Amino acid sequence: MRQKLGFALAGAVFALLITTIWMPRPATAEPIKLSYANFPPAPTFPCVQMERWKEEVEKRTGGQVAIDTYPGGTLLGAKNMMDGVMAGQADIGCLCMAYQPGRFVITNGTSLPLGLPNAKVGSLTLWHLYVKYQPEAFSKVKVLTMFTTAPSNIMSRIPIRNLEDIRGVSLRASGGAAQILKAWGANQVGMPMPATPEALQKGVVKGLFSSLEVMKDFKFAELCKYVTMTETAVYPFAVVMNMDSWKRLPKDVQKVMDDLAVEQCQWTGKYMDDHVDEAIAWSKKTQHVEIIELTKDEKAKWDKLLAPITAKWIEVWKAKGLPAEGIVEDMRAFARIYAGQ
Ligand code: 3IO
Repeated sequence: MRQKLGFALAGAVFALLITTIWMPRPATAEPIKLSYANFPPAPTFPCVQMERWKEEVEKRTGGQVAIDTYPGGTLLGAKNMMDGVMAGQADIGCLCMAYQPGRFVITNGTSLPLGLPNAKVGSLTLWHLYVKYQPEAFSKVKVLTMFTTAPSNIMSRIPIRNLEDIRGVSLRASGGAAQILKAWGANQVGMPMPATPEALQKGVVKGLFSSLEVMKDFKFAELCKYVTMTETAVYPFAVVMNMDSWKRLPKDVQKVMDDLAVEQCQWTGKYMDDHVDEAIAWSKKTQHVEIIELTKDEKAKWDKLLAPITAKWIEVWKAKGLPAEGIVEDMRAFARIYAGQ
């Protein structure tokens, strides 16, 4: 009798053990963990949009996914973002295409002097360009969204009011924006945004050419007391995911991310545009920054120097086999459509 009871007890314990080990876990118990790398500091716009995307995905998947964000280049930096994501060092990464212009030729077309009026139009133009051309450069990753900055302006420690003032002045820019600075006669210095505060501090450069929200977010207004309004050249960005990490995701999670792509693009464009306005007001009010508007005659001279850039780009890339004319036509058409909305 006692032996029988012992066997029964052992059997029950065994059964319990087996069921706890083999029991299928409910999907909500263990969220899928994803790492998301970003290169600039947390308060800047690429990281603000990252946190927004993370929150939306976690919410819309009902907690099936948990995303760990790594701002400030703590996981991957400005120039190894794409390769790092492809190698699986991070599941997701946010990159600025201007830092590798030869790698992202088609999408960097958005940084030509096309007159994209703001970040919202720029972002939608970029996204639809990507969707239409599906560039080879992104074939080994899953593209989650894209967006651009607002048009670039010159932030400098010295006033720049005309072409004589800019000639030979060391100014920082990357990619298409760098070509524009060169055309105006500046001594263009290339480096990613996170390297710029030190270069400005040390006097390696006298200013930079980018979207104006950085006056506040990087506190450039403390050193750069002048802004010359040029309103040209946006910087294009992409958020990419490691292809294996993407393929491992359940279909419903993939759908949440796909459905968010264009919405995130638009959200970021709007955030950028609003934040630029706020940063300009802050720079004027608290940092006594002078906003310089070029005179009409002067502006005409600056624009004239940019006129050959797009034609030259078409010529060079057409010769290398890209449908360069069509790309430019499409960007102009997308910009007209989204500017009208
Ligand atoms: C940028 C990059 C990182 C953080 C904030 C930013 N605002 C505008 C940019 C554009 C850019 O990549 C650059 O290098 O000017």
